[in-house]
Amino acid sequence: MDYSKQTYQERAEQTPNALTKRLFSLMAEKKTNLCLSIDVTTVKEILALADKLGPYICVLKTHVDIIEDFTYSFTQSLLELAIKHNFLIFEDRKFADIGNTVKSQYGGGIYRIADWASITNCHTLPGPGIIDGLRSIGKSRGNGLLLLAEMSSADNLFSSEYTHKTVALALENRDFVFGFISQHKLTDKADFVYMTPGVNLSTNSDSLGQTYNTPETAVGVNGADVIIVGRAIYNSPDPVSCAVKYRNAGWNAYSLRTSR
Ligand code: 5IU
Repeated sequence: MDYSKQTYQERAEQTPNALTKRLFSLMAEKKTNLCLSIDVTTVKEILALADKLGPYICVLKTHVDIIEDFTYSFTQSLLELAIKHNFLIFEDRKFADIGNTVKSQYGGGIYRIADWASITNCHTLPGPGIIDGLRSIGKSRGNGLLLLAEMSSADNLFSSEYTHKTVALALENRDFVFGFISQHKLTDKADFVYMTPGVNLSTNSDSLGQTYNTPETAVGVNGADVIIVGRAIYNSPDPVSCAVKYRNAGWNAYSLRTSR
């Protein structure tokens, strides 16, 4: 079965995973496969953008450790907006330590990520213990994990062998791992969610190694389910119309892909 030809609604109906079901359902309902990467550094800016752009996105991706004036109550305000606009929160934490350490990083500290981000991600470099550690905190809360299988940055060290072994880890941990951060769809074997960063309509790169594809390439050619867009939207003079533009581009690419 080639899942990339199925609609989000069909995939929502078929998956046994509650988080995947919720994500695909809200994508189908809101007609958006856009994840906003909200890499701005004050609570005020984040909440204002999340409220304005919430109607056009399926996922809001945070980097909580770049916020200058973080307080835990910020996360509760963000959760209220997630309910108001029906999007999921993804903390792009990229955990990379041993299981015992990531447990504390995910569940504790000042951020308590597991309490407000239903999605987070990790590197697989440390081996399966990192997934076990994160699962022990996140699964009972209904959270899910994305594995980093490929990156968008130029000359990164992800080999195809590393990517394949990451897919194997995902297949062995399907109760908690529901997808990948990747540049391509990686398997037809299971109904994973593929989220792709490095998406931009007007440039191919930045000055620090980021590389970009268009939504058409990411979704239509490479099989992404969700496009992750940051600076192109939040640095635009008109973030709302820019988000609508990316939402439409991502949705058109998906509609073409599923109608072929
Ligand atoms: N991000 C990437 N590439 C990756 C991974 C994560 O760009 O391979 I994994 C993050 C970094 C940033 C966002 O938070 O996605 C992309 O932001 P821009 O659209 O502003 O480049």
